[in-house]
Amino acid sequence: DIEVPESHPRYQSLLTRHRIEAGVEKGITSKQGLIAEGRGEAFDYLLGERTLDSADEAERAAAAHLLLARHPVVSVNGNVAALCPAELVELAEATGADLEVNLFNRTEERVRAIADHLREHGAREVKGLAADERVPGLDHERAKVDADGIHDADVVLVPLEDGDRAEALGRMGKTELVVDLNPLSRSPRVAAVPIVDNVIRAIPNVTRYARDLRDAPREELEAIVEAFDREAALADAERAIREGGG
Ligand code: PTJ
Repeated sequence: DIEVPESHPRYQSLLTRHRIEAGVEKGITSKQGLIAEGRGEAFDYLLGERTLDSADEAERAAAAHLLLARHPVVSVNGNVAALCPAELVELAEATGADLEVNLFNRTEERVRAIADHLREHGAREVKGLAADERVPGLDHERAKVDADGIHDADVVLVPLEDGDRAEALGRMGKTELVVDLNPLSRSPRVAAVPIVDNVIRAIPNVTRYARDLRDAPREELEAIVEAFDREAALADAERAIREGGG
């Protein structure tokens, strides 16, 4: 969907940028989403634009959490909807998770546009439109969730979540799996599983692990969850940034 040769050294980042721009034009992504994308790109550059081994482990642990969950939900905002809609639908299918639109800057118009966009990419049911429950401790618009969606979930995958909401969901006792390229930002620091990787690489990799592990016994999944060390994952990402993509 962009005229840049695949051999271009910055192909992936140009493609990503183009998708975010198209998302803004389609009414899916907020203008702040452009700023978030720029911040993410800088961190991705420092990480060498690749999935660290520690992030790969986090993605496997996230898959195990989603498969073990009573009610897993994948939260969708304006950036991830623009970047990887089909991949989000595949992840939901591979794990039996619900997809719920949940926005930092919520407008009903954008919630509907994102839900339509996900359906265009194969989603059957999209939550987030009912907004009939609230996350305690957040202001009105940002607190809105579905009673039979995030409010009821035990495990929530929140790509690019803001720190306040990540903390509020944590206080509700939910297990949070957070994708964020900045290992110092608050949301990965409060997550059970911080995934310091680009959502574009992270989401398909969690799906791949979920498919691999689909028939694994519960004990094996529990062992994967147990063995994952969140502090080590965060420290490794920070080390890689300081050492320059190493
Ligand atoms: O669509 P909405 O209204 O829900 O808004 C979504 C954004 C992302 C605009 C909103 O949540 C926001 O303003 O987020 P922040 O506070 O800018 O945080 C975004 C975080 O995501 C930053 O730490 C970025 O480094 C990181 N990030 C940006 N792009 C990516 C990313 N992490 C992983 N993959 C990316 N592609």
